[in-house]
Amino acid sequence: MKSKMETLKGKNITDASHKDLYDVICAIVSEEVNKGWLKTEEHCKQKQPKQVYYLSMEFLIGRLLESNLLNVGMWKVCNESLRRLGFTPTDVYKEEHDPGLGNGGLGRLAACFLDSLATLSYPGHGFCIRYRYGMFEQRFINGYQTELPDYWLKEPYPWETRRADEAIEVQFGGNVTMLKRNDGSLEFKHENTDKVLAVPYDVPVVGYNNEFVNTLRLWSAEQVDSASHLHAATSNYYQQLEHNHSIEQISGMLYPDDSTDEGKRLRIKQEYFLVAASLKKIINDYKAMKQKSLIHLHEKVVIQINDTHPSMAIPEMMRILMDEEGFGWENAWAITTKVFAYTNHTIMSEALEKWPISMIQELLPRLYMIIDEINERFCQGIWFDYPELRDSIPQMAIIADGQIHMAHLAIVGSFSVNGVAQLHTDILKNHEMKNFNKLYPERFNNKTNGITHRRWLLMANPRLANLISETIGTRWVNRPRELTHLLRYVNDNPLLERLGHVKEKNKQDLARYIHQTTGILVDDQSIFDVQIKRMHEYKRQLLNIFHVIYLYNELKENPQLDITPRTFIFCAKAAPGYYFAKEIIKLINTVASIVNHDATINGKIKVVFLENYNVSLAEKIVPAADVSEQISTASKEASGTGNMKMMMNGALTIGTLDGANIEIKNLVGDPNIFIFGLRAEEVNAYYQSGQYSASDMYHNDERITQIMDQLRDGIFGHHDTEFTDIYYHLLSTNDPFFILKDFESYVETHQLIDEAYRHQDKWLSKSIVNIAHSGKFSSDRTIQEYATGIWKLDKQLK
Ligand code: 26Y
Repeated sequence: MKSKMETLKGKNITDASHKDLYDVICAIVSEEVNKGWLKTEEHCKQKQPKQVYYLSMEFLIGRLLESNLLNVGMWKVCNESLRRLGFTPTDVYKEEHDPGLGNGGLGRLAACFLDSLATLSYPGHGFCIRYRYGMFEQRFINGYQTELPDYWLKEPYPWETRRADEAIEVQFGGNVTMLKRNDGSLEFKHENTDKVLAVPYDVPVVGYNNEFVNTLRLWSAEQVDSASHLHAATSNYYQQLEHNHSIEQISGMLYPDDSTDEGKRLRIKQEYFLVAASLKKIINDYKAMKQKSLIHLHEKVVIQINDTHPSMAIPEMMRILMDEEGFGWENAWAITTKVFAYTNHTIMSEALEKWPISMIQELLPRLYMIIDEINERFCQGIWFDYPELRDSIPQMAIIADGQIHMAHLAIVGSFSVNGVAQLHTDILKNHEMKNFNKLYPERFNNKTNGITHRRWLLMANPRLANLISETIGTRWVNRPRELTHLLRYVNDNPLLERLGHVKEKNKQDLARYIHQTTGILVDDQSIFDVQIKRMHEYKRQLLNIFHVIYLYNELKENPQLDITPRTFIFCAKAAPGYYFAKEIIKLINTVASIVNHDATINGKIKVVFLENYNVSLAEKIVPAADVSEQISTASKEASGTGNMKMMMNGALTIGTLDGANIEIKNLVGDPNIFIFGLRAEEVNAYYQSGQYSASDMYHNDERITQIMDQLRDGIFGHHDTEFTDIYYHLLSTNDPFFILKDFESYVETHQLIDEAYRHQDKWLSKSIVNIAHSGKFSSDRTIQEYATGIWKLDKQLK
């Protein structure tokens, strides 16, 4: 490090700043990483194994220096050297700007998957967009969310390599003319298009301790060449691609919205840009292998599309095969449907992508023709071959009501359709996509999500990781299922005591961070009750804050009330245009400022809403959580992955029977999890029958009446009407997420938690059971299932 500092920076290490150290360590690690990168590439060139290409509009990779250090085996040495030199390692690591190339769960999942792929020595690539502005930075001003741009590339990003020589041209708009060839076949000429250059930036994805390095390729949109620059200067072209989007805007910013499809036109361009550039690269690579014909593409290539966002890859593949490679429809379709696999992440209809026909026709005229043909053939196929489904054609069509239903396109064009937790897959098969399941039962399958235990346990919680290794050895690091060996220690008092000590230390660290960043002093002996995820009505942060208000009301009534002190910790970004979500943020902040400043409750409860949730902040909070809030309306949360992260770090879950919570419960057993609320079938039955009345709930439960009236009349007696909207919204929409309905069982279940936490030995043994079973939720397991069940990949042995 010392000599690198001298040669690279011309500085003595004693004079180095944190940034100097960061740069130098990156350079040292990169040398190591690059060796593996080259080796892996050479290996794949020679062996030509089948590869998976993971197409995703989001990759929330988090900071890379620490995880790369860990994976190349230099982490401990580096930490020690830094300490010896008098530096705090975390001060150096936090010099890295956390790349926010994703919204939430879907983007983080993609990042965990790449980590596991490389670690299991499966050859694969991620493809995404190099957004110049990632997820917005969230600040609270007067309790309201404000959004600041996240210009993460201000400093050069040390992990990317620009590969201008591999740039690819992508075309938009223009017009298509049909010509008849001499042999009678049709030729489609696509002319007068707007051209954009997709320039790749490659980021290495480093496997753990195996010298296997895959690639995450990020596409950046640029001018085609200097010639069109000239043209640009005269025609204003480079400011106006068309419809006021400049070329640079295509990779300008991530859509900060994980539920609705606003700003459609630019989003379509982004999706097509990713898809067109990636497919070209995939086909180029295949051809470089000197394969026989593209007919055999599926033997070397499988493309996983992460939700419908990259599903235009299906018609784009058809376009390439027919217009550029000369295949007829039947053969092109046969190739295409053997290559694509689709993962669904939501059943919420507002998050299912649908594009207006006119928009696709105008932006991607040739693709529209192909989608239209896919739709025609699909509908005709049902009509003739599945007469029993004829009545369902309007619901199943790819094009209907003037819109293109991307989920339908994705199902029809893929050989595999998977959900992300068992319940979610069951709902897809039996409800949401029932008819498709009748048509293609062999396509539907479940792949329960996972998280990389290397980042989320080994790296984020070294105290716990060390304790585990001292107890059961280190084999769990490569075989996370072996965490179950901890089950032998559920009644081992010395271990429980040490576990308690680890949690205590982690909580002290977080308490210090909270104090430094917010000025709030929290009791590090209190229960750390954590809800960290996107702000959404279905995730029910409102139910959580209702419980807080209830406790506060109780404490005001009786300051001597014997409750276990609690710190409620929230993190959540709301989509900038999601009014109600933003109201809930303001409410939580308002409750926090009242509760935290009220001396009469003796600091028994505190509420902390930390700004700007991102991967790095999660790494600080997760190790310190006692209670993990997973309280979505049953049936709405496809899987959840925060639930897995906190369980792995010894938190106990309070949750509904939703998403992967069910699988957590099945593993740890009822005594080790706190389940409450309506079940998915009950929720559905209420939707069907219309028998639920929010107004009855409001009138019949005094606690709810009090809280709702406080919202209506100005919270806690102050005369402001800030939250009347919440009051009216809940009643006028009849509380579609059953917040009022589940309130009672939620409060009761929290009372059980309060009681259970008093018996630390028992609590800690529940905690051990959770950690012990968390190995199933390693993304290594998930990736193994994808690799054998869907992708049919071979592990590359050294
Ligand atoms: C269409 C566009 C606006 C859009 C953009 C992002 C729609 C959805 C999203 C993101 C969805 C998402 O993050 N879903 C989450 O995926 C996780 C990984 O599978 C699940 O654990 C989680 O339950 C689900 O909400």
